Amino acid sequence: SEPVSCTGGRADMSLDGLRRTFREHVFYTQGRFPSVATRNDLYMAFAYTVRDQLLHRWIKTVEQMAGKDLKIVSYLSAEFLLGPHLENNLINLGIYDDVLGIAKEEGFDIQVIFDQEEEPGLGNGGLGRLAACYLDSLASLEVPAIGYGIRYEFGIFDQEIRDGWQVERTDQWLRLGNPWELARPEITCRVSFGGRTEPYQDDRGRYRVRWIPHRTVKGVAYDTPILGYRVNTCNLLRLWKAEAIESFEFEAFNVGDYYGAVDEKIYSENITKVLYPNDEPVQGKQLRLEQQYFFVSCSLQDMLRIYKLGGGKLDRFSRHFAIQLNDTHPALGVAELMRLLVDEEGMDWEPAWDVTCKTFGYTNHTLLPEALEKWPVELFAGLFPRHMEIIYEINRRFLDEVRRRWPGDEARVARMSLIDESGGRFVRMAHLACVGSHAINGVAELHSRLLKEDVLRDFHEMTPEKFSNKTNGVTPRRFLVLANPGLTRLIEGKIGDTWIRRPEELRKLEPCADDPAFREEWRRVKLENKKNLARVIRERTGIEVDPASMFDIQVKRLHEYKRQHLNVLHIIALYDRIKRNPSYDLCPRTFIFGGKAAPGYFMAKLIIKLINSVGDTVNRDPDVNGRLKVVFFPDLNVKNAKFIYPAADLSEQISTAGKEASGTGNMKFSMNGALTIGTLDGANVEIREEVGAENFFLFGLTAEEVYSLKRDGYRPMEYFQANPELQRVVERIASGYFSNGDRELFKPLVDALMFHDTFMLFADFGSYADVQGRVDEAYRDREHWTRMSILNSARMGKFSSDRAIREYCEDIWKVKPVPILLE
Ligand code: C3B
Repeated sequence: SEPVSCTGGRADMSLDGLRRTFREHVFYTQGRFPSVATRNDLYMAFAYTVRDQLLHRWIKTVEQMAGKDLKIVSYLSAEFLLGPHLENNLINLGIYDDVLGIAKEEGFDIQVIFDQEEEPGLGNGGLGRLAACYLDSLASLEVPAIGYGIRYEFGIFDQEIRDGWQVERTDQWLRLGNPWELARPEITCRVSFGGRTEPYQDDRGRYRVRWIPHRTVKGVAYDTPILGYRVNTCNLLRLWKAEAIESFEFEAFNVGDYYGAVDEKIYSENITKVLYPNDEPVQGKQLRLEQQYFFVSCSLQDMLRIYKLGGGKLDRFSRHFAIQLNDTHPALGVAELMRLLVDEEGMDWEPAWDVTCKTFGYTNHTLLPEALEKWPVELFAGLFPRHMEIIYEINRRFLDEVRRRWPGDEARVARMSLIDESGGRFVRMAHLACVGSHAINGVAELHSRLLKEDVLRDFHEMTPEKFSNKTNGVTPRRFLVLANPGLTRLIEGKIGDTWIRRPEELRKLEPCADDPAFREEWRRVKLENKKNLARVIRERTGIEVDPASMFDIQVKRLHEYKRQHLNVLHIIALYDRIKRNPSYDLCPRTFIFGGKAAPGYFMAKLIIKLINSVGDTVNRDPDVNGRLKVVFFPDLNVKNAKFIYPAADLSEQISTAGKEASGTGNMKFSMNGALTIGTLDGANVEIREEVGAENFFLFGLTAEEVYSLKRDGYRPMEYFQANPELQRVVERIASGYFSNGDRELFKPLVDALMFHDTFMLFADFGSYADVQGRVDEAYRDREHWTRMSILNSARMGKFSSDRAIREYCEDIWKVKPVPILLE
């Protein structure tokens, strides 16, 4: 067919072209005169101007891929935490400065326009943000890829802090429209639930099963273009929205059951209404399971449809699609692909199973036992009677194999079964994912090792060749270039800009650490970033912080295993030292926290309250005299995070060793020149290896020490009794010192520490406080600190998501780049 012509017109990326397109969108898309255009009109017009450029590249991408014998990566994820599109797309297109110029000419402040964008908060935290970084890298590496997920009408809640407590407000990201997506009302799928199955014989006399579902909904595709950095590859994020199928309204209308029809509509649309705001552990609700199946089924049907367009034979499907399961949330895909191939396409079991295993890869993101998804068999079979049968059959064949390998080892059979029968009956989604995938990976070296030794030990023994590590990475485009333009310019002045695609080249900065003038510049940039954050903190909390103080920051979801409260214990210790000795010599510090707590996670919410209460007391105490400030930054999201990472001097990565699978915030901080205080957990281990032990503040038990201490019976009270400072700290909380004398308020927290301390804060407190003392000393030597800071940025290349994606492409997906030409 003839190449699509879409040059000229809106594809024109010259300054004049962009200006003309922008004006057209103000008139013809927003329907406004410039003189009455609102802030949102201007934002929308800019967004459409940029989107036109994306669509131009998207069409070229599709056009040049069509008919090629290529392989597409399909990233299945219940969460994509994308963050604002506009600025990122300007950077990837390379027209940031042009657009700044146009805004100036037209007489408005581009920052105000950027601020107008509501970010799509379609994820909780690390896992969803990782998926977004991976989409950026896939496109930047010119790899054909589709992200598949859910178009939640309400994303992660907005967080407000009232009287020190977290208050959740519903997210309304679609309220003013979403210029980045294209609704595809013609791309739909049917997804069914419930009912029963029945056997029948097909026309060749073969035994078949058909599923007679109880109800069916419709999935509608919404597409968002994902452009790579300075390339023409524009991939696709396809999110599914649930709607009622039309026939319902008709049938009900005919029998006069109008309300029934409306009910059905509401019921159907419910499926993609809201993101579950729990990260680990996920919530075991029926609707959540429906969401998972809904998007997985739509996505697989869509892949088969696309595949058939190319005329491929089904037994070769895995040569053209590599599907990655982002945690177990989409693990039902294993059973669904089997159902589609066997029941719908008429394939025999063995070839279908072969295709399935070759197609899927599974990434595990957590070792927390309570976060491993298990669904009650009754609930599961009620919703998916056919999938239940398929899972039993997969399990039967799988356990036969286990028995062949380990005859008589029924304990092993019970441990490995897809069905947990150790008390109630549950479908184990991680086991389904392992059995149905050819590749299984963890997200940091330590995590992958612990997976093999512990959580998935039996699976590793059986099929070691399936296992590998793929250490997480983050995109330097959003988290350095976009978030930290000052540092980007400084680095570009020294080593050019090729590091943005090849961050290993940041190593060229190492010699600059010895250059006093460069260090001076480095500090100047950091100070500017801190002033910027100080301004935002003032606007949002009313708290004044001093940019000359050390910015010590912990931002991430609130979780006991992440130990924000260990940080608080240390703050109280410093405060206690000042109270006992008002002339105590402390390097002035500003402690900044941020992060959301799952709405039903009582302890996490109490920790937020504690942070704010300690802040209220400390910030106001004249004895402190500005040496300590404590701030809780409300509503941490991708948009706000951009003020935070570039402004940090110290990054807190203090989870109990063995609990944080990888962490990715640790990478964002260090790239921006923060030093890390951290445990040997997750990717911290590798960050320390890269930046050098002398440029990293290490403390705490190792994962092995944590396990043996647990095994031998951990008694927090012993640590408590041995440490007078810890006693004073806990006593201040327990006595109501931070709660107007209310001894009840924080009692649950205090008791949990004193009697259980599941995450071993007391065991690590001494070492943490000591190392914080070393941080204090180190910060006084500003030249040395700056040197360490520069070396951190210079040596973080490994943690680019481009590196991670290259590894996935080579080891798991076996896919190659497909460069796209514009003309
Ligand atoms: C997170 C883990 O907690 C992090 O350690 C990890 O860096 C990221 O995933 C990305 O791999 N995680 C999450 O955010 N939600 C889950 N349900 C499980 C893990």
